Amino acid sequence: MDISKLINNKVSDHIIHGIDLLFFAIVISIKVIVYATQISPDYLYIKVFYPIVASILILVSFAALFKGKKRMKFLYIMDIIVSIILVADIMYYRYFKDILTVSEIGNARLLGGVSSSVGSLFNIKDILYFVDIIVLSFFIRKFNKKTPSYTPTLLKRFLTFIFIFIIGFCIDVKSVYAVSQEQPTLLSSMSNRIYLTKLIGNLNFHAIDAYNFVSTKAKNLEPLSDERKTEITNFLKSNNQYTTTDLKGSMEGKNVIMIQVEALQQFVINQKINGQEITPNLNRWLGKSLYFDNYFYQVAGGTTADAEFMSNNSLYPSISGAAYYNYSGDTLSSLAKELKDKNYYTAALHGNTEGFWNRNVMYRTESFDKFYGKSSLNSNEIVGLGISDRSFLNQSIEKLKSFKQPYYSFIITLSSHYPYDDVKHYGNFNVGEYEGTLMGNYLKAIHYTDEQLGTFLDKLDNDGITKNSVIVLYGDHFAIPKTNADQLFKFEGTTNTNDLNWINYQKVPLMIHFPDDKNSGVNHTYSGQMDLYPTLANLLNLPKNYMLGQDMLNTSANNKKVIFRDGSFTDGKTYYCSSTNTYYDIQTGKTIQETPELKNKKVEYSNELTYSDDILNHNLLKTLENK
Ligand code: GP9
Ligand code: MN
Repeated sequence: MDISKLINNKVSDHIIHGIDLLFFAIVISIKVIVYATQISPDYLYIKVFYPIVASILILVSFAALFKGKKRMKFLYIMDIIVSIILVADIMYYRYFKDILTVSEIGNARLLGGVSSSVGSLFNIKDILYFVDIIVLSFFIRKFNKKTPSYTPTLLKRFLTFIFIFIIGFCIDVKSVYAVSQEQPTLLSSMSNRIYLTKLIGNLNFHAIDAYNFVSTKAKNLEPLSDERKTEITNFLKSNNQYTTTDLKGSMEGKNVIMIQVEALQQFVINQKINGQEITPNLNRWLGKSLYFDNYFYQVAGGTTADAEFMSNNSLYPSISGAAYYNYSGDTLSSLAKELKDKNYYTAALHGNTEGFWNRNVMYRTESFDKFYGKSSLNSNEIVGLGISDRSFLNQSIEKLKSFKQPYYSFIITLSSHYPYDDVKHYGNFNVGEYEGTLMGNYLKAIHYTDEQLGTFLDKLDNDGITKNSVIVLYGDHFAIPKTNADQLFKFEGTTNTNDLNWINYQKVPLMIHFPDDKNSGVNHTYSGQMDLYPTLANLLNLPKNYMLGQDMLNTSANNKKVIFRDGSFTDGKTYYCSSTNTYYDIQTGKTIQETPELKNKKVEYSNELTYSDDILNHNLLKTLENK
């Protein structure tokens, strides 16, 4: 063999050797990018190319570990898997305007409509994702018959793997790190899947979703011991025993209209800016309702969804991620479930895409008969993330009127959502010196939402619906994040910015309106979102077997407590801040030493959090309900 032929052969061998990897990388990149343009017209922006390519490089690096035929097979199988994922995502997107997750595949039975109409979601063009797979199958058959002219050594293959993997991994880590800096809880809570996919690409999204799913499952593999089960059952039994029976059963058979208001915080209630009330309508309605003014939000990584979860189940949010994802396959004794057992019709209404916060799955788990989300409502006016509160609440009234009575309607507003920058829709509320700031925009947003809520509540009144209904309204969580604490402290004129002062502003109003404005007044009980369901269960005569919160109307003064997910707590006299292990006397505002009594409380309360985790991680209600 002549020498030049030999050299040429070596070079072409190298090129041929790498061509399958290159081909795979290009084809998959094209598919992921085409997919990206399909799921959202505004999807593509240059930053997302990096994580998309990085995730594909990681796949390629693993392929480089194999030799000839095996490598080809590996790439071919990867191509099939990635194409199936992309098509499944597109089909899911057509229905839910969101991205499929492992938990949803696991809970496919909960998706109802979508699983029965899979065929109608498939578009003939989707076959294009599989064209290369069909064509390649012929090549692969041919290739398999040939003996490869060049086989790299294990060392060479390993070095190629390391080289490609490190490049892909570093780019990926950079993108994922940027997300974790911008929105620290987004990667574990996966609240906004479309947005996350826009930042890190489809393949990375699925890798992180799978990791979250597996790590939660792995944590729960160990079964609960019988002693632990007995301990939890005993606690549940003792938790909702009361000596008084205030207002017990007084609302039995009435419609329940529960409104969760986005980012409604207590500090705007009965407050003025530039001489104008910020929330004139809510102030008026709170005046003719039972108003709890020491009511805390207790949300964790699941923010809005955690507020929903606690208010409907009286169980604590997940320690990481969101209960609406982690526990969407659990058996729950939710408010909707218990009301359904009493022949109520139950519906949830929210003007955003159905998959946001996994609501489409979770509302079924929580036994709602129907979920009216964005696709079943009219999107005639959009503010921020979804349908404007004006349009949404108008549509909600019409829905309520069509429901069979008695009903439970759970209504979640949206327009006053952080960062409150859709200001052109909020009207001309003059916020004076706060103009152009986050606080100023929030005041405008909440003033707008207040106006819509006022119209909504007044309509309910004029239509006589209030006569036959109990109306519950509360804020879901903070409006001003801790990173902007200075704006909140400035608004409140506070110079002392310690943890006690911060928590003091982390209250949300809770209003319970009774027919004919009965039972109106201000209740100063220290309480929180965990306590809403037991309180309503008392009013509606529902069982209280699996609740970790307390009935606010019947808990004695020395048993009151609000436990936060991080182990902090308050009982109205003391506030314990777990992150600094500091106790504050609420009255004096001073720090105090830990006493044996406080230490006991600290241990007892953190135990209660673990009861909730065990109940949910081990789906304990399923076992207990079947007993
Ligand atoms: C979206 C809405 C917002 O549908 O409920 O959730 P949040 O970001 O406030 O947790
Ligand atoms: Mn929210």
